Amino acid sequence: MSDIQQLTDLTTQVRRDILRMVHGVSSGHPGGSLGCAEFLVCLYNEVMDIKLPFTMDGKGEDLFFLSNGHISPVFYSVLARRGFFPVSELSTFRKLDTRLQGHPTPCEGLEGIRIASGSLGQGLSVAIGAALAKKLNGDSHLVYTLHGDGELQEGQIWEGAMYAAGKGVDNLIATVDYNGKQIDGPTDKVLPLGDLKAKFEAFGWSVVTIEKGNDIAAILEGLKVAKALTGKGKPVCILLHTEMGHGVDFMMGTHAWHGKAPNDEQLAKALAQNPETLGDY
Ligand SMILES: Cc1ncc(C[n+]2csc(CCOP(=O)(O)OP(=O)(O)O)c2C)c(N)n1
Ligand SMILES: [Mg+2]
Repeated sequence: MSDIQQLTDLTTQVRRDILRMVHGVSSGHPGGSLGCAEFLVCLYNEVMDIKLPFTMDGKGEDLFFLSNGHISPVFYSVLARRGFFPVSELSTFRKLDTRLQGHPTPCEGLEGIRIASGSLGQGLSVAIGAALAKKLNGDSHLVYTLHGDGELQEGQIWEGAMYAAGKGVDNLIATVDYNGKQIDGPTDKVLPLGDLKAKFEAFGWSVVTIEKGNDIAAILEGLKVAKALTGKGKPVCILLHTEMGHGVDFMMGTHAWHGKAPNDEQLAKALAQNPETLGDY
């Protein structure tokens, strides 16, 4: 995998997977999933050094922790399309006895899932532990996380942020899905986040801003810059400006699709905007 067109085609297919998965069970979270599709496609197919078959320990490879676990549809699709588990299993999303629970959990033994997430605010702490373990093991690989911006309203995030900087956890790249929206409306209305760049810097982090968080070239460039900042004594934060619902016109510009599935007619409209590229599951 390498050129932008291939990554774009994969992203479009991931968008179809997300839409079809949540439609299939009339539940789940399409908004944030669609907004983070480019980022996770880039991370898993271009940036991270991954070993397959999957091992829970993840020694000698880069690790990723999804902290905003409600965007599981995009995570599952990207993992399946990267070869962690069969693409056909996407059809079991949120069904009884599935390994693809609404919020990811390692109890199900799904390849690629190393933590339970969904209860917001916890992923950074786990990732810090994993990053410290890598240092103790002499493993020079990196640890990546993804968080919602609304998730940053959880106090545990800031305990983790203080700890990571205080202990020089410089093999960690934590990305914030900075879509300006959360379950009940704009973050600015629910609880303003203030100047996030200044806040992370004040906590002792290096901060990289990706203004075009739905643009593959911009994401790859931003991740390159972030990677170059690792190993310099500070943890690295990426502020990724995305659009919730990106790729489906009637889902963009609103928080309404944070956790709502499209009906049959809406699905057809959304899929028409994202033509099949690599084959539906
Ligand atoms: C500890 C905790 N509190 C509340 C929730 C309910 N909840 C799920 S998603 C969400 C909104 C989070 O906003 P953000 O992280 O910005 O995600 P986005 O809506 O952008 O996908 C909330 C409050 C939760 N999952 N965990
Ligand atoms: Mg958000």
